[in-house]
Amino acid sequence: MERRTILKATAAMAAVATIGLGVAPGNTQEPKKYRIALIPGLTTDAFYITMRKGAQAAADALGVELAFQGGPEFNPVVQVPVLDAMIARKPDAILIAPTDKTQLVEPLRKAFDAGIAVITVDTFIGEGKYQTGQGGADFPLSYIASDNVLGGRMAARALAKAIGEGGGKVYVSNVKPGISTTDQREEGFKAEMAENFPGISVLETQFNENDANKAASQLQAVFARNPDLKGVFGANLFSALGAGNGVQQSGQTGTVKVIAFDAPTSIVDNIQSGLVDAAIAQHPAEIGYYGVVSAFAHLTGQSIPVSIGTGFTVIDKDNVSDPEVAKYIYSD
Ligand code: T6T
Repeated sequence: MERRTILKATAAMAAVATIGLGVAPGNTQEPKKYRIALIPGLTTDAFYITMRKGAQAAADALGVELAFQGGPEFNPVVQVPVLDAMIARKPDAILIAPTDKTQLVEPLRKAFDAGIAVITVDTFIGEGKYQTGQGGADFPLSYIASDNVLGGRMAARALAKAIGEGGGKVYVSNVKPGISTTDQREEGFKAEMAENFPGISVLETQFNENDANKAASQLQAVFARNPDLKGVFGANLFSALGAGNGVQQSGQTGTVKVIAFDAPTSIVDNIQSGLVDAAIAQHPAEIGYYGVVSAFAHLTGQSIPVSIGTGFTVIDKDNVSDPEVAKYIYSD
């Protein structure tokens, strides 16, 4: 090939390569490497560990730098200093699972005021309605999560099926009021029971502060007061784990039915042994993935949906060994 032709061909190839990277031809600048932070509810929870993996997959695909920083407890007092430290590092976007729908509003406004794009994942602040121009907590760009009211309704239907036609007493083992996700699951659960299962009476909710040991003791106490207890809905991973342990410690495996929200690896044994009737698995990897993709889309000039709903997979004895179902079990 003649030298001029070779040079032309090389230039054309370089242009194709730069177009592939999203850089205009002739622009020799490196594409900006965006920095996105993911702040989970707590770092040691299999749900958020799985979310991080999805976020990292998207970050790798897009050439984004992802920082994962959180606290050891699901608690706004612990989360706010982590958020403040992250704001000081000035990332381009923060994805956060706010640990309280009210107490994280002002701390997150600081990020917004500093020009950082804010997206909430899993949980929301305020009413979870963003970009409405109304209310003091509509500044996040998007909310990416499961439909938690629906998840609560699904749990109610599963528990009603497990306890059978006779109905009876059940209760919700929950974390604490003020968390958008678990509040909505309880709301959906109670609404479904009231509307469609009048034979089932829902006892007072037991709040365990995300402590599985507390949830186990509470199960035993509720059972001691109500020996005719038929079932329990554990509204998140630790509530379900603890309630299940409480059922086992009371010697009631298979008699007091357990419906679990979330799917840590221990769920497989618990379903196979009959301790847990069904688990409602969220898709946290998708939440993380779409979180990063949405932040990137916004940072590169696209408008993004104000909410993105991810799905559920209901895991029970019949499908727990199916690889298409088992892939939704969380990583630890
Ligand atoms: O259920 C998830 C999450 O959706 C919720 O907001 C808090 O608890 C979990 O992280 C499970 O422990």
